[in-house]
Amino acid sequence: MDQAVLILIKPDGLKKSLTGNILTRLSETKLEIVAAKMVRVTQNLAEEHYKHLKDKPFFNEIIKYLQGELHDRKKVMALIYWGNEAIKKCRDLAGSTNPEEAESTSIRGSYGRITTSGVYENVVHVSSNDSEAEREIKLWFSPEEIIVDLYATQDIVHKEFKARSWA
Ligand code: IDP
Ligand code: MG
Repeated sequence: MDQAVLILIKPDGLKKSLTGNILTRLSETKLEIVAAKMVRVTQNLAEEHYKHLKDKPFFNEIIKYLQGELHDRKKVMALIYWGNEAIKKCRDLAGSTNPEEAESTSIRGSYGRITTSGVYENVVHVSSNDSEAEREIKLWFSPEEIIVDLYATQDIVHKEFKARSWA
């Protein structure tokens, strides 16, 4: 079954110059990249992304982590991979959430760590099922940033619309 999955290279991955390594590992899946961009993550976006973890004791730390406050790298790379069994293929490559438990050849097993304050710095985010992927993709991307039609869209006419263009 063809699926879409949101991948985030988190700030630790960017700080450790792992972008190339991670993309190379993900290319083993033979999936297609259908969207990619750099994002400066606001507190709102981070909180919305992790809203299902709001009650966890580590919630505040992972919000800071995703915003880059732990790594002095205030950005993440967001990508959408698309193709057969995309979620399972990408999660298998990423490895377990806890980098100490992740298989040592996985991305998280190779490059992740647990900080002294207990945050799992696990380098990548990968959506964990179809409904989570849809929610996350709609949160991180607008339809025109994705080169295929993944979900239903609607046309809205904006009467007064201010947008930035090249000067
Ligand atoms: P996932 O990223 O493997 O889907 P989630 O349960 O969705 O795992 O957790 C989101 C993120 O929160 C993880 O990637 C990790 O950075 C962090 N995290 C999850 N569980 C813990 C924990 O028990 N201690 C510290 N950080 C955690
Ligand atoms: Mg998750």
